[in-house]
Amino acid sequence: MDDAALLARLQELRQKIDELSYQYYTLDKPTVTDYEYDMMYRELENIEKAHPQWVTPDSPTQRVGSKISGGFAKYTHDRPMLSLGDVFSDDELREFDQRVRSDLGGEALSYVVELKIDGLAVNLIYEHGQFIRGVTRGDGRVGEDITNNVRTIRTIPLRIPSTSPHIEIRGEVYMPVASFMQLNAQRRDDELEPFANPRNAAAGSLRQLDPRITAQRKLAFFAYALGGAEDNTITSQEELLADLQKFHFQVNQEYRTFTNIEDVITFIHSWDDRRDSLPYATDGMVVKVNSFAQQHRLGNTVKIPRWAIAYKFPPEQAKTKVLGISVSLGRTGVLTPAADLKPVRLAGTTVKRATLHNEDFIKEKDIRIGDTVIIQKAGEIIPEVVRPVLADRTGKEQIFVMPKTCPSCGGPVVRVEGEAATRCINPDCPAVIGEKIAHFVSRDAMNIDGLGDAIVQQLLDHHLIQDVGDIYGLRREDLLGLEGFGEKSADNLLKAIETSKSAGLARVLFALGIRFVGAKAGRILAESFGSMEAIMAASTDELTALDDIGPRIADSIAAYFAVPAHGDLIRKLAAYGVVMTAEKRQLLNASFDGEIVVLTGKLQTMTRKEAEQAVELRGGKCTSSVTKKTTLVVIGSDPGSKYDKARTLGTPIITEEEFRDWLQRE
Ligand code: 3BD
Repeated sequence: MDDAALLARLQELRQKIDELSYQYYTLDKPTVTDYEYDMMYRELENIEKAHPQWVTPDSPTQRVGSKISGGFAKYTHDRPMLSLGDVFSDDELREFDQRVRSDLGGEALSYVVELKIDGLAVNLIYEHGQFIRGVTRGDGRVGEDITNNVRTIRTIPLRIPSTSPHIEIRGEVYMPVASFMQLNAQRRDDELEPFANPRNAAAGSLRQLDPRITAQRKLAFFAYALGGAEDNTITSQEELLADLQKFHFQVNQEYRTFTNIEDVITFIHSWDDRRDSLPYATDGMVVKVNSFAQQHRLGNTVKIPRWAIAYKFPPEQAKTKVLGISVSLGRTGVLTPAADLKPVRLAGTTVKRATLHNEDFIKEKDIRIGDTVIIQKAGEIIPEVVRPVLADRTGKEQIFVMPKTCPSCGGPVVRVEGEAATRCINPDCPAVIGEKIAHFVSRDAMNIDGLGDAIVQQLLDHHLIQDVGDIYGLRREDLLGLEGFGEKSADNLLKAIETSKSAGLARVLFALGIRFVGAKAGRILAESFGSMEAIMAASTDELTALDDIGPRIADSIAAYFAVPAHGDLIRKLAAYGVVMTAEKRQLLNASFDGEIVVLTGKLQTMTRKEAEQAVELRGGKCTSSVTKKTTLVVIGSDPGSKYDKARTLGTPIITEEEFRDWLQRE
């Protein structure tokens, strides 16, 4: 490139990067992956390095951080929170190693290699062992005081066994993949936009002005560094990690120590095909010189330590073909287009479909039927189409048009001005009814095992059911007449249907699919009113008087019961013997809401039974074994294998003392 072209490229990059960082930092709505951003940033840095005369103070490389949007008090870190230099290849890791070794005059050294958790860096301040403040990293110098939100994170101790007048612990707040999936499912139920990845979900949760919302978001924290008041008895990163663990911080257990860079590289690549199976998202690894004395001698530049480097994983991408674009209907009647892809392996799974969200998304990305496309997983999890490969276009590709009629019932569809969604407005649309039934029988709703989509479709086709109420009128001979049913499977299904009658009011409410009434709202309504009748008779004022039931939910409930057919359905269900009552119970508080807790070891100040009850009265559930679903493990004395299992899974672990503290939290 000649100078004129290079200068033009430099200007283009600056403009793009400015726009992208505004979207990312200020609007909290990133439009490209971090990797794409990093690559542009780096290209700009390289051009500026080669032509220092072109560097101007307004270049994004000269900006220390980005704007903080309002809402929280600003807090200046005692010591700035540094950034990390990025590398993207093995050779760059070798260069880093050579530089470090030469700066240290060739003396022996070791590296600690940690996973780079894809969350948000925060600084925790403790005075005389008490947690007093939590601050976001912000631009590294000034962050936001999010103390009240941080306090809700269960893996952050409120007290630590330290007598230091001031100590700062730094680490990453993140959202475990399981919580992220759960939150997005809930958001879909509530018809809110799902988060693109766990990091955005964590960021959105930490920036809530209402800490009660943050508290529901199941965030967690891994500690990895000290801020101010370095404890001079600690001499290495390894020791620090061990000490942080002694203070009851969660420390990610996957770190390893090596004395040679080739072993570091081998370890890093050992994650290439297994990082997808971790219960949290990672975006790379951090290599740190172990010895604090050596760290000190290497020192820091203005923004980054010279003794540490981040290796960024490239997002795994794959090229495949869009075989078609199919449109499916949800239970609210929204038409959602999805790309049917030529099956391709990507980050641990075979991908054959990717959502295309809506008409506008397809138009903006210019995705056509027959296109070769690049796909990747957003936040390592959800497959998405990144872009079409324009060079592979043959001219035979077809532009997608949203159907003008419902692909299921043929009725008219409407797209309300200003909304992205196109809907089928026929209340009797079989696809919508099918989806409603699928929701009704699903695990968190009536939990009727054995009523999969294909069977529901058969039942609808044979006119054996018209609505969810008809499920309870099914007879043995109806089922035996269907393809694939034997006596045994028919009896099993009838048994599951019978059992579901006593699922309880909370589940019935959720199962009905009332707009905005998720599983949780169902529970709150059931436990507060005790019966369907009482809920149907409640005024919107009585509904909104409940915690967590706002006017949006209340209005939706009122609108639902105003439809005569819905009243008929409720009566039909009741006539079949579906239980429409619940034990009326006011929870003490919601401090364990949604938590799945395992108690292990001997508790000193309460019995196992009391502890279980305490959890349940605060919205949690106790189970006996530690699995991926477990959200919290409480350890008494002599914890056994459950403790080890929790450590390997990275499940948050707390002591009895901390458990007692949390019982008091709101
Ligand atoms: C992790 C700095 C040092 C203490 C500076 C070496 C840049 C985000 O798991 N160690 C980790 C992780 C992040 C870290 C350090 N170790 N800095 C580390 C980190 N295991 N994610 N980060 N950060 C944290 C950042 N964040 C936003 C914008 C710019 N930089």
